[in-house]
Amino acid sequence: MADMPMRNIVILTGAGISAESGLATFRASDGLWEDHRVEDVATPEAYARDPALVHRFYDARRARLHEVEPNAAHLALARLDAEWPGELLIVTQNVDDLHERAGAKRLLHMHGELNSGWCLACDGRFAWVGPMGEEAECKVCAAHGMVRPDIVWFGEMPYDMDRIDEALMNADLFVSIGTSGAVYPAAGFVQTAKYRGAQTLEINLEPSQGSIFFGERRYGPAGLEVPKWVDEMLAGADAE
Ligand code: BJW
Repeated sequence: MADMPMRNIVILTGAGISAESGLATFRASDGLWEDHRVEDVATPEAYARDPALVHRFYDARRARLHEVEPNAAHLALARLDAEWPGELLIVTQNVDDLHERAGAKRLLHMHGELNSGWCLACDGRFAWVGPMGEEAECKVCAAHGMVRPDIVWFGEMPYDMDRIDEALMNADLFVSIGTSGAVYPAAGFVQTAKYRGAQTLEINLEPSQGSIFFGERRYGPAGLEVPKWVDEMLAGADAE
């Protein structure tokens, strides 16, 4: 991997990095929730049509966070974050909190967070613990029934796109971990980074939809492959 000096790393993570912690991915055979595809519950239209159903989906997933722990892949990325001497940004599509619980600091949640609420009355965003349901009270303006999960649904703009674009423009290495490459704009990051001259690496259980765009591909469970890759990166950094 390291045949040129690398300072700036952008790491994109998806549901596959949390699979070994016990969280279901979206597009595997166990990815259906109460027989609904994520595309049927993660849209503003689905929320307008049946808010109770969408709240049930997110309340169940928020509750599940208390039953799971970061795995070896989250811990390895947190170690890389702490020890890597150059720029580094972990961009996660995941709405779980396993990266931060592992200790990662240079982290963005581009699709929002389960532990956050968004008030449609005052536009406030705030930490949320426990079930939200339809009648939740806004912690900023106290309006009732206007709080939705602070999650980026299909058709909505992901968070922090300017910061992500800037990091991709300056990246020497782009690494994609545990994502199917089915959802844009994240699925296009590899091409942006490559166009700017970055090396590219995919770590996944199997080739993703965008695997052909990656210069290097490593296939296996993230809990094994990510710690191995992080060890190599940090050994290379020490040697420089
Ligand atoms: C392991 C493993 C192990 C398993 N170890 N690996 C037509 C063409 C192109 C684009 C569009 C289009 N029509 C509409 C669009 C845009 C749309 C889109 O991409 N749709 C596609 C379905 C085609 N995108 C949007 O609407 C986005 N917004 C947008 O585009 O705004 C406009 C814009 C314009 C210009 C610039 C920027 C923006 C918003 C997307 C919001 C996605 N939201 C969701 C749900 C909300 C969050 C939640 O509830 O959790 O986010 S969808 C769902 O998919 C979730 C995920 O973050 C996202 C990606 O899934 P991910 O993480 O890749 O999971 P899986 O299950 O798909 O894959 C897991 C992988 O792990 C697999 O490959 C396994 O093999 C692997 N794996 N175990 C390693 N142990």
